[in-house]
Amino acid sequence: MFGFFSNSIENLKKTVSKTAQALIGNVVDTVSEEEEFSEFVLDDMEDLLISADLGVTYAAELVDKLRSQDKIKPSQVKNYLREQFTQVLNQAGSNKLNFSESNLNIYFIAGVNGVGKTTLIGKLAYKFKQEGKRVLVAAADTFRAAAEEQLDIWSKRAGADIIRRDKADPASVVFEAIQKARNENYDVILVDTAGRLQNKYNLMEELSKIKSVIDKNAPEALRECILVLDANTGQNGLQQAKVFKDAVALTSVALTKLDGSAKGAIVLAIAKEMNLPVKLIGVGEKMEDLKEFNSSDFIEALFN
Ligand SMILES: Nc1nc2c(ncn2[C@@H]2O[C@H](COP(=O)(O)OP(=O)(O)O)[C@@H](O)[C@H]2O)c(=O)[nH]1
Ligand SMILES: [Mg+2]
Repeated sequence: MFGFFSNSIENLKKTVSKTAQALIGNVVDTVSEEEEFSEFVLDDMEDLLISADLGVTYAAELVDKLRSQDKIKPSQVKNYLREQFTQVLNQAGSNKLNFSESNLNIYFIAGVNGVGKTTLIGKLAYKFKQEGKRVLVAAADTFRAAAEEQLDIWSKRAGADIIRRDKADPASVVFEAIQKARNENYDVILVDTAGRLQNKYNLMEELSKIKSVIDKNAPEALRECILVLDANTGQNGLQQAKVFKDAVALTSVALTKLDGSAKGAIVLAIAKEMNLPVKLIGVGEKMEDLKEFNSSDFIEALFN
């Protein structure tokens, strides 16, 4: 079903080239000519990993493993990182976006303002429409009129239908979408949500209310709860993930704006710290600029 995605490694290499330089290139340049992993070299390596946005704890763990051994030499540091990163991505679970041919599929899209939720919904709507699915978009970001308007434009562009009720209670919009999807045999509901983190408590209440409307009214549906993170926010994204994970049971992450970002290492940090798989990546502002994330391709693009 993923014929829509063109997973060209060459394109992915371009997309992650800055991340590869920050995360691997700089470490290899600094470390690989050394005779041994002295404290001095290990400190440098740790600093580089942290500045590549891998996170303080994870960077320290990677360096500690080298400190307490003598099999791996500095010249093998690239291989070492490759093994470690592969393992972490594999542990975080499957990268395949769940989809059921025989059921309703509900994708709940959450994340703070500006990360790219509405754009992601437009891209997903388009992808599913291309695959011949019946797609309904639920405008549950009812707080700002402009947000609904933007979603409306994306839906029309993608050829999907939309439920929008200006200023209505977001959970009631989702309830209505589920009824409509049932009655009219839709395959997919995409739920757009608000992201005003200034009012964290209210937002999390609102999201968990929407989530329980979905769980209660469509228990048979395949339900994915996707957190959208902007690749450029680096470690900040990890903090966001923790807040959202506490409020709603996230199943995966979509990482947007990976195009041109040097902070793509957040993929590894999320897998390591949150045990959440990245399933989708945004690589531009256009409707086609969505890719299915694939761990081994990502590793390949980073390391070769
Ligand atoms: N370069 C790039 N820009 C993106 C991507 N996804 C979204 N954007 C841009 O990010 C901005 C915010 O997107 P929007 O969908 O409105 O975010 P929302 O507030 O989370 O709904 C818009 O200008 C989008 O065009 C992406 O993958 N790459
Ligand atoms: Mg939006």
